[in-house]
Amino acid sequence: MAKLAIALILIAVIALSGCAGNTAGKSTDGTVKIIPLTIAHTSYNPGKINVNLGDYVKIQAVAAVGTSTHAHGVTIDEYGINKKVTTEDPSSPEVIEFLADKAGTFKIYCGTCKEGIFGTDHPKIEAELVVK
Ligand SMILES: [Cu+2]
Repeated sequence: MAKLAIALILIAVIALSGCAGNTAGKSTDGTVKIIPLTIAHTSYNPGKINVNLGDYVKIQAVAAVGTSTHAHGVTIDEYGINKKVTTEDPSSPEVIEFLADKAGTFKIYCGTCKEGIFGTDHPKIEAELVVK
């Protein structure tokens, strides 16, 4: 049992160091922040994304299982982001990357849901990006 615990801890340490070492696409001295995001029919999860000014942000977005036809997306006007997310596969998410070079609280919404099967009847979904 102790051996299993040690093995699990080792795996966790390796996984964590792997993430921390992933600095591809880094364009400033800031940290690369990887944010997994799931877009469900009525909400984003997480509903709030907190990053620091100067971070290089990589949102790894997927549509919730069964919603690939909804044309869910991630739109952040102030950062010029408007990306459709139709993959449901967390191992190959839609990656949305940007340098968080503007401080403030920004609305994340779906600018593409109207293109999906629900059209303009798709529920309005919103999340928040906080850069400070
Ligand atoms: Cu939907």
